[in-house]
Amino acid sequence: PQTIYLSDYTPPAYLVDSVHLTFKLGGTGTRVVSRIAFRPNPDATSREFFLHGEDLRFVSAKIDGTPITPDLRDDGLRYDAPDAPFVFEAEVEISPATNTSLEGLYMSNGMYCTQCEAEGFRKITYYPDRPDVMAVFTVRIEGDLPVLLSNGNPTASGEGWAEWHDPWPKPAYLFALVAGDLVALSDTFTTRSGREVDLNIWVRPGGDEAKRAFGMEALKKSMKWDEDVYGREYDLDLFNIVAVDDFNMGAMENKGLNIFNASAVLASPETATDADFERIEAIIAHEYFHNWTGNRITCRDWFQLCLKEGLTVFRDQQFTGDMRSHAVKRIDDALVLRAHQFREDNGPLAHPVRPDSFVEINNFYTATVYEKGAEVIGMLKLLVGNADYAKALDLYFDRHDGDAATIEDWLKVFEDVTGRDLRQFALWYSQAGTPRLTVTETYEGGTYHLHLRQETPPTPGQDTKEPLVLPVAVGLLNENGAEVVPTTVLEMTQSAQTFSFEGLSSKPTASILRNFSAPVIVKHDKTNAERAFLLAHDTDPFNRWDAGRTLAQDLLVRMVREDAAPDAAFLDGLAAVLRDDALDPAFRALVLRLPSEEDTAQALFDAGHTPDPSAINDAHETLKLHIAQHLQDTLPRIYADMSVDGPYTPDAEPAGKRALGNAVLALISKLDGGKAAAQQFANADNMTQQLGALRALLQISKGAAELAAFEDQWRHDRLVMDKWFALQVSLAPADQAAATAEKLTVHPDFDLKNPNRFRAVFGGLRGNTAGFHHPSGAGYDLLAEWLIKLDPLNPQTTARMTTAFDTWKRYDAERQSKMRTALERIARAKGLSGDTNEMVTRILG
Ligand code: HT7
Ligand code: ZN
Repeated sequence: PQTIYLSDYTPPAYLVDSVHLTFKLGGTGTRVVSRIAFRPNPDATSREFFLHGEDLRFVSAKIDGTPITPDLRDDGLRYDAPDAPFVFEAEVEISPATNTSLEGLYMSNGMYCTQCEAEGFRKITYYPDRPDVMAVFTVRIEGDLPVLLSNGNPTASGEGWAEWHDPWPKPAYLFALVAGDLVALSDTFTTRSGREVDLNIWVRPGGDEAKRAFGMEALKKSMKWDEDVYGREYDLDLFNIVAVDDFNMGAMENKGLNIFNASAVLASPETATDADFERIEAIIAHEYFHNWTGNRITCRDWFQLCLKEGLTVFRDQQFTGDMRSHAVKRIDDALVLRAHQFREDNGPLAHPVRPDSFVEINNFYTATVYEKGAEVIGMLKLLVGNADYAKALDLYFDRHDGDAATIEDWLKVFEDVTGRDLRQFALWYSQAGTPRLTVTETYEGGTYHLHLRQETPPTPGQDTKEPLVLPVAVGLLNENGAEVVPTTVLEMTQSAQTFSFEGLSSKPTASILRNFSAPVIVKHDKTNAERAFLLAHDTDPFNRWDAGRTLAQDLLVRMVREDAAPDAAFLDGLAAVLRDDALDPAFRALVLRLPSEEDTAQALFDAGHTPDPSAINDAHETLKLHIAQHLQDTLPRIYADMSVDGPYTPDAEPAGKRALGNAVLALISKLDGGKAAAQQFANADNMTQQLGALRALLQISKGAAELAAFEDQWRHDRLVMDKWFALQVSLAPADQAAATAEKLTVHPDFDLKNPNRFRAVFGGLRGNTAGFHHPSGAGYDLLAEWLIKLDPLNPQTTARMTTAFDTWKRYDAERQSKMRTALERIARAKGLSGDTNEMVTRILG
């Protein structure tokens, strides 16, 4: 396997002016005829003419009309090409029907579709498949199918053929083609300059038609928001979205033809939860926002992936905050970051937001590139202020429209607008690891001193770390909870720094890192009383929630370590928030949500202890029971208050009520043996309440009848059935988790080739912390066995799922040895893909 280094970047030898592609579709034999106008790149350092190509059957090639015999290799084609403009033509044959990798051109339930990011276009035809080669594409599709789609605008069509032209130069990874028997929900959007854009959401006929309306509204909201907030208007006459069943990720931003995992676009009240609706709205926005941040301005090379992904995640987070609640969204985002990115940073897979080397780029679509990449932009915005952020973005769009840009280009616009030197800030892109921010405080003579120390632990390949620029948002509260110093952003640039606040009549309580102003771990030795005070009074909703979270986490650690009993500071604080009807129910639901068992394992490990997943599971169950008993008198009242009148809508307000209702129901079920949950299950007219009730029942080891009824009701709906598969594995008692997953692999609806179904079962297994880490090792063995089966079919999804093992060094010797054995077994599998091999090698360290 070849390692690719950022420092080795060289410009392409040839540039492409235009590409003409003709597809003659056939399941096991699709002919692709290409005509590509090349010209030497004046900035190139070499004249080697190399075109990527993988799994292609070469038929013929010509240069300027003369047949040539190129040098064919496993990874592409080489030829001594002219040092002047020329037209290259080729014909190849590919086999979409047998392409299970879901990369390149493949078939999903009779539909042809493509996935080209990052390097899938080379499985379609010979091409310089790198993002800094941008070209105008014209596409002709010939096939006996009713709907034939590609990027850009349609130019001509007839019986069995269609032609498309995309006027915007684009890299090959944004190419798309879809062909099949499809039906559209159509609408229009009028841009702010008065152009009418046709919008379509396409599905296969036969069941999904009623699930498209929400996605269409989300698309229109996204288009409007990008005009209002970023001044970005859509630039084609048509925007198509297609829902596909077999897809490796959430969705793909191909120019004018977004392709979506069906789960990321289709929703109805009966089949999708409130969380699904919110996720769909965010993914539609994300892919739409890529039209500017990714498509109009793309990445020079794949090391710059965070340029488009970090910024687009940041934009979709802003959008969701604007559409719903900023406080709740910030908490949700911090939960995701801590669960996935901090985990990545603390283990063998740690890498910088902009990695400096990779073997397989598919393995770098990570929480670090995406979510930490977004956090870095949030910090930049906080440091320069909203007005300069807006100016810098305007300059970025003006200066780089049509470019394949770099992080240096991105930072330069901020330097030019603000006059700041961002060299130290740029370390956020190159230095891996989560900084620890240690806080101590002193108070004397009316002056309060905040002593901050930052330290980033070593990560693989980076033993020493530099201090980073940390925006630390701080507020100070007096003993009545009133703000004596409102939120102030301290700019920390050194390893240790003291910030002082004068003129205070008594020692204040500090609220540090408000709104989670930097992606760091705060170490602040506060008493439980101080935390409870912040849970009750902090005027910053994020820190108010975080105070409760820290109380819960400390308590869980003490319960595991010392068999401690839940203390009043936590239980009373929780009760007060829960009973406070002035607070948003969605916020109260978040306060009620305990840290995950995975969080507790990490917290124990951070404190120098070896986590025991069974003991953690016991502590969590005990704490839930204590909470239920402590709140016994309040729960029925709140549950009743959370009922929503009128027809279901997925809006934030009723969704918040349902979230709190379900959280309370889970607690009530600990006390009433599942009576209320069974009733909610029977009466539910929406998936949020049906699933919430089923979850509450399974959590108390009841619900067998409901699980069977759910299967009967929903066996025709694969997206709902994914929930059915996932739920029973993730909530199975620890000693039955692997057996439950194994039983489901012989269910007639289990389909190894469908990533959603595979993730439902095996994502459910890894999500069942005590079950996956059961001392028998059955969870590890089963996952290894199925990853070995999946790898030859779908290396991308296999490689991603190996991350279930990335915490192996945290555990006791026996578990370590079992996990290591599982990893080594995968590593030894015959013909293991490069994707999976890279991941397993890095995890083993
Ligand atoms: N830009 C896309 C990333 C992506 C992807 C999507 C679907 C299947 C395979 C993929 N590989 C990379 C999705 C996004 O971030 O918007
Ligand atoms: Zn993206």
